[in-house]
Amino acid sequence: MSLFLEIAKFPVDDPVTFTFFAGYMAMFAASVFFFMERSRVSDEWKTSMLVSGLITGIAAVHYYYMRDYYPVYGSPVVLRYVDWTLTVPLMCVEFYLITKKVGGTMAILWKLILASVAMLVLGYIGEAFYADQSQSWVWGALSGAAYFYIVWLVWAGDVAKLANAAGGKVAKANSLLRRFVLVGWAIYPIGYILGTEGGLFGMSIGSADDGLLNLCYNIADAVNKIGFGLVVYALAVSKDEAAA
Ligand SMILES: *C/C=C(C)/C=C/C=C(C)/C=C/C1=C(C)CCCC1(C)C
Repeated sequence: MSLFLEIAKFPVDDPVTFTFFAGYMAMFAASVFFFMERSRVSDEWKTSMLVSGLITGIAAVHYYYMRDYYPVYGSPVVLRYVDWTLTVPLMCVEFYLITKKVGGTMAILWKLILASVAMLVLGYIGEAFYADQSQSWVWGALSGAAYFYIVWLVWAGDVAKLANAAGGKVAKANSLLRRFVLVGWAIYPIGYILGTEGGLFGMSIGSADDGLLNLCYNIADAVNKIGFGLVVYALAVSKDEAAA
């Protein structure tokens, strides 16, 4: 059976399917925007803009497939986690690029990347191994520990210390972007708790299982990937007296 549905058979009344569609288009449009606008920003922001475009671009490709996968087979767990394993480390790279000019090291980048990979691998185990999803809360809790470590790094640990010491645009950039980690990223564990059987509720809406989980993830992806990139863009084009 073909993965691709005939357009007429799409469940248009399903809000989850709709967010896969809208998510795909939004990620695609955001990538075009970030790549085009890259020529407009000063040199030190060009790599950050490129990374923003790569994050939404990689997501657009995954949404293109997930959009067709979901109505037929349900939760696109593997595609979702492949997407995140590529895009979340790239968000870590954004924090590194911001602090690099003021002493950010590869060691800090590796801490962020390893913690994010641990967070995702543990979450994947909790979601993908359907045979024993009653245990998904254990994996979710372990994943959450890695998540809180990342929150700590950007709010109080190495990243925060460097950014605060530097002040100016670097401190501003970190203080804006870390809000995505604290607030925007927190939507994912909520989706996980609502949608996995061992995650307390195991609720579902939409045409397939795990509808609420996918609805949360799709909204969170749009907020975090596009919003994060737009904040980078706003900083890059803003005129700051302490232009870093
Ligand atoms: C672009 C994609 C992003 C920013 C994805 C972020 C994903 C998370 C912050 C996921 C976190 C999870 C937990 C903290 C616990 C439950 C399992 C996860 C993987 C959903």
